Amino acid sequence: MIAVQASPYPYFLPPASTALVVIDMQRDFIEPGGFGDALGNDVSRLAAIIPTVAQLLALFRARGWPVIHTREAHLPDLSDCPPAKIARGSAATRIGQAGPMGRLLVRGEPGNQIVPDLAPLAGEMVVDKPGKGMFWATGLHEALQVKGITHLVFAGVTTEVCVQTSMREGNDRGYECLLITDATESYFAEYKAATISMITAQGGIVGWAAPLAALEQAVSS
Ligand code: C5J
Repeated sequence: MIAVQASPYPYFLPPASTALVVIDMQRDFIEPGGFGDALGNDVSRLAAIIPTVAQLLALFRARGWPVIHTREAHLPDLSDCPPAKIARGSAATRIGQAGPMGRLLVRGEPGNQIVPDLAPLAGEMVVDKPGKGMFWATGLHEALQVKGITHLVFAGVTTEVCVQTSMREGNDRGYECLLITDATESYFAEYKAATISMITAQGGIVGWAAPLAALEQAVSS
């Protein structure tokens, strides 16, 4: 076990049964012209964490620990996208409609790809999820059980939406979840802070949180 100094108390990471999950670091959320931009958000806040996520990926890859990437992605016919999700909000361009990077949040489109600096390597699992949470309608829980994964380390965007939803889903399925605080971001600074507080409150009701430096220090000592 590797003891990571975390909030609300140390997180014990078993190397043989821990996976890194990088949530939705896709162009749709991070680059101008994508879904996040269409909703009126400042996407530069999210782009700023790319180097830290790359460093976290390097840590896992160097040790041969499993890495999972997710993308929020719908089938081209949108049969896996509830009409309510398409209708929500006041964006001029909606899910499934064409933007500068192709159809928003649709599988296979340029905007749906993970940003080049964080591109998945051969052998890394890439999960296309129709919901905010990574377990809904993906079969991921079964795949993780086959691999004997019990602990999940989280990074990605956005902290309070897809990251938090996935952590909560993971927590409910019995995974011990750690959020790397400088490898996640929100369009809203206050929502990121509130999410970290919510996750770690009440003795870690959803899980743990720690900066990347704490994980790096723990694995190197
Ligand atoms: C959102 C996400 N914010 N990946 N998706 O719609 O958090």
